[in-house]
Amino acid sequence: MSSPRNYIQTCLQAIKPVSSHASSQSHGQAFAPSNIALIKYWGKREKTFNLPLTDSLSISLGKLGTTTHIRAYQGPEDKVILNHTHVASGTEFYQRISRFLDLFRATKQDCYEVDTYSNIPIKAGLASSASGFAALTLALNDFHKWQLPLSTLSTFARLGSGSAARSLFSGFVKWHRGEQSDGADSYAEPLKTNWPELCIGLVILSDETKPIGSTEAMNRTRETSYLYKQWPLQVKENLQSMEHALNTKDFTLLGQTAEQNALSMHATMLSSWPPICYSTPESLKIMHQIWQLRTEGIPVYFTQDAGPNIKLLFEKNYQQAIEQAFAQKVKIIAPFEVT
Ligand code: 2P0
Repeated sequence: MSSPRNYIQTCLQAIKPVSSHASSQSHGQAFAPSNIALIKYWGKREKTFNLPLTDSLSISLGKLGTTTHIRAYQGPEDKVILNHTHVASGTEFYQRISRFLDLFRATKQDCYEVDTYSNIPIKAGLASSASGFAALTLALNDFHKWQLPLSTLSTFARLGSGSAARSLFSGFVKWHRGEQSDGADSYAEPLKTNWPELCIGLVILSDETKPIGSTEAMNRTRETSYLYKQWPLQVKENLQSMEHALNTKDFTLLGQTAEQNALSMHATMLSSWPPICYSTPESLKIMHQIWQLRTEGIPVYFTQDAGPNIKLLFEKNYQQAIEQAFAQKVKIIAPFEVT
């Protein structure tokens, strides 16, 4: 069987000039947005190539994300800077980046300096790995002047972190699970729908402790949850509904489908063994508040990822009501707003 490095090197050998440091420009840079899945990626069909069991669909968060600069580095090892601070080579963060760069080096001597900056609010509960690996992939493409199609770059970013495959694009994005064993057809692409009225509210909760990382959690769910058996079927139906909602601009259908999909994902985790519960009492309180607001006629829905924070979905004309209901706790993003 092929390896991720073989897959990438084969893609790179197909383009000219060859991607060594010698033929690169002095510096590459890129920005990639964060994304929130409306139809979740939860579970892998293959671990080495990081291939998902199902398709998924996300919304990118406009200007919230990661900017990365990359250049050649004359050193025995890579140099990594995060938010203006040098990252030690023994850390998990450094190792993850360096292992990802190993996939691309023409020779072991080719070291990189990676200077990465994220404007994602601390404690917002947004995964920085998605925008991080997407920005790093785009910066490598810029640095080496590969000019590869975004679909190919999406397969590269996926090898750093699954959800990074979706962070190469703005707006609504669909990631195809693909069928091939090397993941060449498991890439994301942007959808056409533009929805300027759509808002996301990040409800920032105090409890930031993550009981278990998402990779381990999805593997455990796939291996031990009885409810997970129906997950691929539900995702298929939810995707159809979501794409219909996007095509017809049906906000109610969008909200209902996203909320039900997220709750079902968390139900599969609760039914895993040992059980996985990312919700805190505070998360549940917010959910009840949302359900109460709906009975009062305010169309607000939510989604939740591998953490306790709740992400609200609503339209612009209800922004004031949302701000009143959630006071200081909510940070509002309009993903399609152009400023
Ligand atoms: C998603 N999540 O679709 C889902 C929903 C969290 C909950 O993708 O193992 O960091 O690196 O592929 O992408 C978070 O998992 O996992 C995630 P790996 P990743 O956004």
